[in-house]
Amino acid sequence: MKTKTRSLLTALAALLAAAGALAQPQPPDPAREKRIAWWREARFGMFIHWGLYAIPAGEWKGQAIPGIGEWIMNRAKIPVREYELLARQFNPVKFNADEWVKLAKAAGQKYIVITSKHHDGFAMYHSRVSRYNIVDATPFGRDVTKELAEACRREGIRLCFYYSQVQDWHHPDGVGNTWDYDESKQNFARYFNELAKPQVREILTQYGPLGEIWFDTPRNISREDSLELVNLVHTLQPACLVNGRVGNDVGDYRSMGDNQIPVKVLDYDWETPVTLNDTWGYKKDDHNWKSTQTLIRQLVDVVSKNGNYLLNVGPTAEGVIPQPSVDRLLEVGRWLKVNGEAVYGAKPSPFPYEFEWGSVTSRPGRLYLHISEWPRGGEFALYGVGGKVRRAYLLARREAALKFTQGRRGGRDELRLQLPSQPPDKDVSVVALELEGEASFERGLIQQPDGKVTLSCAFADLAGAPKLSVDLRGVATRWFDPGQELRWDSTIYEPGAYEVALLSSEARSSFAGADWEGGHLVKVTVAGQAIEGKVEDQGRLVNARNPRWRDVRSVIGQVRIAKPGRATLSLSALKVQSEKKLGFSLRAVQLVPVAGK
Ligand code: FHN
Repeated sequence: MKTKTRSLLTALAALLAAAGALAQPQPPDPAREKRIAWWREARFGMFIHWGLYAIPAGEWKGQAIPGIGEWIMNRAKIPVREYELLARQFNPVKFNADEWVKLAKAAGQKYIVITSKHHDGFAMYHSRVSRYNIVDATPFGRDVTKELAEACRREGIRLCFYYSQVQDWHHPDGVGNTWDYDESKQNFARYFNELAKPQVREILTQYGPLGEIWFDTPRNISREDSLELVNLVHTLQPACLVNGRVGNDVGDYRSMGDNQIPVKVLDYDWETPVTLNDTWGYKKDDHNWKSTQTLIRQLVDVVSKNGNYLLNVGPTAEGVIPQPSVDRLLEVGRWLKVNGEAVYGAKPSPFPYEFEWGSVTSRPGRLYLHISEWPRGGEFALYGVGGKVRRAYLLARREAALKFTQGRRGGRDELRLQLPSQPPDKDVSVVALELEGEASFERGLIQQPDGKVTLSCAFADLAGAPKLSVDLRGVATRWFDPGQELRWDSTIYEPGAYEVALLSSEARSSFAGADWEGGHLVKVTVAGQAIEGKVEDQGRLVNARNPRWRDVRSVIGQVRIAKPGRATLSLSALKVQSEKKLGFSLRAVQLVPVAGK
């Protein structure tokens, strides 16, 4: 085909695709596949939120300001002229780029994403477009970004930049500052053309090859503007990724909400940013550090669902990464030295659902069981592996083969492993299973060896619930309407009496904290029996994967399963309370065997 004809056809195809006229799914874009290969291998990155907000560190004029630290300008409505003065104090004399990059490396993180400009509008690099930057406006006068870029190159870590493309509380035409500027007089295009795009161009041309540009809070950015940013990045650095928060679904991968880990395996590339405590930018009063076990559990769980884990540190105004962050990162790094094979470049779990004991990752011919709840006596069972296991061992003791049995019992494929009575790792121990040939896996919802049947809303049939949507954490959100019905099919192996427990989720905002609403009346039908009950707070449980949103457990009654096999469970709300405007936020239904019945 003549080159001219081919390019005409390509242009036509692009036009049709843009208009949504081409059939889905699209074949993978080879340029994107190439760009994203390193990132799929990396799985774990360091996020750094660092800026002028580290000086007030959560306190303004003697008052503790609630919420995340880097939002202090907004939360305390600090006038631009006052906030700007912080630059004159910014002198992070303890900053050492090599130390930060070496920390990321020791933690096992393969890329660093640092705030080149956050919503406060202050550039943490030497910008020629605006003098409101770390070199021109502070006594420190050093381009920390350049120093980090050099340190990253020395250590083989990919450097990436965060850039707030829409919110800019400093610029008169940026979005978000309603206390200094009259929104009705703002001209976003002027900000976008005169500051945002030129600065994105600067960060892409001044610091060598970058791993990605991490945009944030797209708000109502137009598709045209999102595409312009993507094209700018890909034109200047074709190998540089763009995250999903560029807006309008035109990034190279999807970004989850802050601290949100999806409940099931997703068949696309995604990443979740996570805080080590409750803030991104440094806040002196925030001591709510996640435990090392939570961090490792989250990391492996993210990988088990096909994602990347971007873990944040918020350095102080002196340029120091807080010690509790350092300690935890080093512990995660020590864990990865032993277990990295089950994380870097690992593929997701073949089972679409979650396990209470931990998570599963895989490689061709291999499964990794990341066990965080060690079974009593070391007896561990897994249902649903339909293929022969050749060898089983702990990654911490590779030479010692574990004893196991495999067989088909009671209608299920059953693997029983004999583990040592004590776990080799106090946080998460990994069992590797080498599989012979092509294995098949039971992907439907099944009763687990502990007897529980967990039915997450993420796997519910929503045909009878047209007014509900289920978010990626698996929560049926904004359930205000009675008459919506969810249904699940599952396989139950053991007849007997079961308690029907509902797990509903707390709602949470960075500023208002956690809240929950109960009192709803629900009806559950299973195996021909119908029970009704009230959703009441009978205890709050920490969900290790998403500790920011606790579950509220409510037992609404008991049912008896007479015979093993497929069972359909349906749940409908007869009455929904909504005084607090939260409604019913169901996450899962559980059938829990009643002892001795
Ligand atoms: O508003 C920002 C917030 O300050 C922080 O940068 C996080 C990190 O993902 N992103 C935005 C909120 O989602």
